Amino acid sequence: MMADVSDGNTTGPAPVRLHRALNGIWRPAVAGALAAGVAMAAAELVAGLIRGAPSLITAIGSLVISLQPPGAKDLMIRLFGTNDKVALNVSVVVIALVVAAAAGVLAAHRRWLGVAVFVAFGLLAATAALRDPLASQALAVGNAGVAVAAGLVVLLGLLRLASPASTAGDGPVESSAEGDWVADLRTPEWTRRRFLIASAGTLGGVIVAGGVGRTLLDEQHADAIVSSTKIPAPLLAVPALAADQALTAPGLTPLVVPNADFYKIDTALLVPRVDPATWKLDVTGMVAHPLTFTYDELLAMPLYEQYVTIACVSNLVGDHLVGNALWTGVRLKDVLEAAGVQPGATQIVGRSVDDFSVGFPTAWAMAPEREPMIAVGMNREPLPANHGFPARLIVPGLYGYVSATKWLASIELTTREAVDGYWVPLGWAKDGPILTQSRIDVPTSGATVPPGAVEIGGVAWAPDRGITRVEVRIDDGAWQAARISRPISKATWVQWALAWTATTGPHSLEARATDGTGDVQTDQRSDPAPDGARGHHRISVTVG
Ligand SMILES: Nc1nc2c(c(=O)[nH]1)N[C@H]1C(S)=C(S)[C@@H](COP(=O)(O)O)O[C@H]1N2
Ligand SMILES: [Mo]
Repeated sequence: MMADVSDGNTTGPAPVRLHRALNGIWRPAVAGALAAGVAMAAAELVAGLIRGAPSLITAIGSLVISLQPPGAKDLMIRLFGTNDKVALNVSVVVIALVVAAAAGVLAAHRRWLGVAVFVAFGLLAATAALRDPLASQALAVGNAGVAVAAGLVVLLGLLRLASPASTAGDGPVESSAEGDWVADLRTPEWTRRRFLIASAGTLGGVIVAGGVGRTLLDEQHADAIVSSTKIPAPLLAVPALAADQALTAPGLTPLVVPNADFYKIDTALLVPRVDPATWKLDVTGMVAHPLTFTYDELLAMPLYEQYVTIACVSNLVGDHLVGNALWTGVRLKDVLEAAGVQPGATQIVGRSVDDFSVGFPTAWAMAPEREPMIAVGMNREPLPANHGFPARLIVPGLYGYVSATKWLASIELTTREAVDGYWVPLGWAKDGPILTQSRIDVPTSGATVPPGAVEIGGVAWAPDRGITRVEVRIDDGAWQAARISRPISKATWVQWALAWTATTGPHSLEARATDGTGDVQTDQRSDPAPDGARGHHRISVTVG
């Protein structure tokens, strides 16, 4: 085969023959490998963009798994640790690149041989993809076709540039293809450069298309895991909301915020994708019986559901880092009782799969008036990936940064002194009870509204003391009591509304709430750091 690359032209001194041989090998090899790269990247991109179009790399990987002899999987795991899925994908790509490089070298002499290798790979990929139960058959075959077509265009294009004959029409170089080894040695710089530029450009395209395709596929995959997950019904389902529990003024924030609109705050650069099949929750530390739950074991516990309003400590007065949802999950008290909390364990630390942590007093969690939970469902759907799938903590009354660990991995019982949660050393308060707040949603700040009847409205929260009263004043006049929705519980916010007969001109609107202990929301402004923003929400509107 090596003899073949010199194309029968074995004349000339040894270094020249070597140079020519290398030229005859590395360029076609690069062309072949890049063509395979393009084929795979194109197919990944199609799979990422079109739901039901399978990833060919993953499909071939699954085929390999299903064909591999017993014992091979153990070897994989030993070689690559727990990253065997990534390793499998990487192996498929590397093997494809090596085979394609060889195909490129073959194709430099017998175009049809290279074409045949690519078509054979395409047939293999199509066969593998057709086995994917989630893939559409037409898209499986179609995507293999796209891959082969894209690969062949690049293979043939780069091979043309790779061969000295590519400069066809260029007299002196043409003669080099005829076997003039001296001319061949002088293969003009620009021919080589043209090949290099085309190769580099192709490589860039492969990286971008492949990267985008993989990212999109990853997202699809996470969505698929969550949506194929079913959480059992709670033992005690909360009743549907009564008519007086929600107000319906236009523009008012809904009492229960849909998952897709719910605020999202975390330190994760990429949302952790947790596989519920391998996920575990450890209950450790100062307990009589350390426990470990699989996802199924957690779901087999008696499930409970409740509405809880959660809020972010960094929320500015009037801002939107707060939301109310119906959470389904296991009572934290049940889990702690099963583990047997040791006396002196004054703190509960919740850690996530990505090493975020919170800490809150055990006494807060155990108090009879509240029901902290390990939530698995949000608004009767499995927790969305963004909000902590497969499980998170929800602790009524505490800001998220000290309580609401998403992608929960462990619960440790310890002392209050022993551990600080993630944000505490960064300057945020160790204790994070949610402050009483109210927000004006309509009219919006800076809006112009017509004179006459205007409905002012918003939300107010003081979990888990509850809200008993919301008042509004216009232009620093007397405080007027707003109507409030009948509270679902002390752990949730309320909606409020007030009818106003607006007169032409500029006006200021201001709201304040009173919590279940009778405390009136302070008008003394404070920054969010270290323990939450204080002050009244006050907006300006123009009537006219
Ligand atoms: N793993 C993890 N959990 C986390 C956080 C985080 O950064 N990482 N942020 C917390 C903060 S500061 C808040 S306010 C809430 C927000 O929850 P949400 O994104 O579901 O609204 O999650 C909490 N849980
Ligand atoms: Mo937060």
